[in-house]
Amino acid sequence: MWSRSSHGRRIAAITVIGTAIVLPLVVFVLGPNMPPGKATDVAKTQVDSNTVLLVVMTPFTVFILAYLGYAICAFRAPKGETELSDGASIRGHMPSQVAWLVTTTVAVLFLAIFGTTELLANNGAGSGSGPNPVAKPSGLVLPVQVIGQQWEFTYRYPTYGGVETAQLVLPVGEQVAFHVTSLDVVHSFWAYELGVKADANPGVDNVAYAKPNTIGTFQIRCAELCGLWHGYMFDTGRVVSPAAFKAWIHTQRALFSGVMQYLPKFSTSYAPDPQFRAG
Ligand SMILES: [Cu+2]
Repeated sequence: MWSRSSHGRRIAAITVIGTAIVLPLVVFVLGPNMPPGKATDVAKTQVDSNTVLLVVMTPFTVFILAYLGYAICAFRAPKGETELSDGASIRGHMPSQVAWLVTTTVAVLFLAIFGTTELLANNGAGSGSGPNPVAKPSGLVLPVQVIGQQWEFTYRYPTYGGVETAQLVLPVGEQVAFHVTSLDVVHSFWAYELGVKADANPGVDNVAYAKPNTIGTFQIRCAELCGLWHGYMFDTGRVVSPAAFKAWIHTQRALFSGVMQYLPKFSTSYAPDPQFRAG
């Protein structure tokens, strides 16, 4: 019969060897393929953050599985034993108690500090940061207003005459400031591949930043149950070249020039109108 300490050493050895095998797979194979991809600066940092979280989780997960597997193999009832009985009762084990408390405390404190600095270092990391974000990008920013309403999102471009469009098109390589608001109930603007998710609250200008670095499409979903047709509140956005964006926005301004007079003046938020279209 092995002693308690030799059981402990064996489980520790399996954990160390298992972690040494799994960790490179997590860092080099699983991590880079984590959601939401690398289509924007903030999406990329989310992939990196997800990888760090996985790396921290890996030794703990391996330990729990090693312990489970070891217990199943080593603590079986001896062959031929017909009457089940408990093992010897154990009271206290200072080294394992201290080790567990120290490692879990260090891991939790690290994650708290890491999470906070990641949010500050990446202009809010694609999240809605309220009307006055603590962390802002420097340099030129293209403001795009996202207006949630039952049951679609529309978009206004204040630097292009405040034109309102039904599609979201963005130029590649430009820092975008999404100003997310709502005309009616609470929605949530979620542009998955951009790594952007921000609540759309009526009367609130909720700002989120992202810089698209890849030409392509991205999915848009409402991520807040907002009424009967919430499930249909999705769309596909496009990231295009700066020249294609200029051409597109020019076309939109020409297309909607006739209705611009009926739109309210561009504002950070709009008062709902119970009779007509809100605004
Ligand atoms: Cu919605």
